[in-house]
Order: sequence, then C-alpha cells, then structure tokens
Amino acid sequence: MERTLIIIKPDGVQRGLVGEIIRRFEQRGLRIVGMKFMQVSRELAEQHYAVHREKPFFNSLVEYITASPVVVMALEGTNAVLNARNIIGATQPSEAKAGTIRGDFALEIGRNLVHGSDSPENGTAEVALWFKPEELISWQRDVDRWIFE
Ligand code: DAT
Ligand code: MG
Repeated sequence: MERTLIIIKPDGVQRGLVGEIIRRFEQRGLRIVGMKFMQVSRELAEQHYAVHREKPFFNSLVEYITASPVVVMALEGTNAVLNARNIIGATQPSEAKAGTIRGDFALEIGRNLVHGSDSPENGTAEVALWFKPEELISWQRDVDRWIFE
C-alpha cells in the first residue's frame, strides 16, 4: 500500500497543534505505520531538502526544520501521497483552501506547519530516510475493511 512521510514541523509542535494535525489524517482513514518525536539534525534536514539546495530559501528551510522538535509519521493508505497533500493544502498558505491544515492554521510559506511527500516514489524514499526498518510496523486495523475497499 502507498506510503507518505508526514512531518509536523517545529511551529506545529510549538503551537500545540500535534493532536489536531494527527487527528485530520487519522480521521480520513490513513493508517499510521511509524511515528516519532525528534530533534532533526542539520545533516538530515539537508538530505531531506536536497532538491531545494540551490534555492534562495534553502538555508532558512533548514534553520526552520531544525529549530525545535518535530513529529514524524509514516502513513499508509489508498493514494496516501495525494490524499495527505489534499489534507495539508497548498504550499503557500494564502493559497491554501479553508478546511486544509495550512488553510486553517498558517499564514506564511516559511511557517506552513506540515510536510507531506509529493510523489509515491518520494513517499517510499522519505519514509526510508526518516525511519529505520524496525521503527515501521506493518499491521491491520479491524476497521480496515470499512475504509479500504
Ligand atoms: P511543499 O512543502 O508543499 O511540498 P515544496 O516541496 O515546494 O513545498 O517546498 C518545501 C518547502 O520550502 C515549503 O514547505 C516551504 C519552502 N518553500 C517553497 N517554496 C518557497 C518559496 N518560494 N519561498 C520560500 N520558501 C519556500
Ligand atoms: Mg515538497
């Protein structure tokens, strides 16, 4: 089943939005297969954002994600990547629709609360970058047959 990596960024943790943010993914039906609270190292941040290395905002992105602890989740489900990104909303919060996490809680692109993988391939790669195999649990929920067809 498709997997996506979700990060509740430092602003989400500092603002006490961890429960609210997890709730939205959980309520939608995505299944948690990994979750941890951690301080991100500069190394990991630079690896995670490697595609943005040449961008003018790269440094502030790394500063932001390493500024304070984050919650990282591996979620699984039908079209997990796309469905999670729809829950998160547009990168630029002023363009994010009401009802999305960014549309409901964020104002600025550099404080946009949540990361979600942008393709199934990156979902797989990012889950592998952030989680050791033994930190991921393959399991079934009793309710799965009422969520997955
Ligand atoms: P997303 O987080 O929606 O996947 P992205 O992968 O294009 O967006 O960029 C990663 C992060 O970099 C994004 O959450 C915020 C920041 N960012 C992107 N474009 C930016 C820009 N033009 N100016 C400042 N920060 C930007
Ligand atoms: Mg992205």
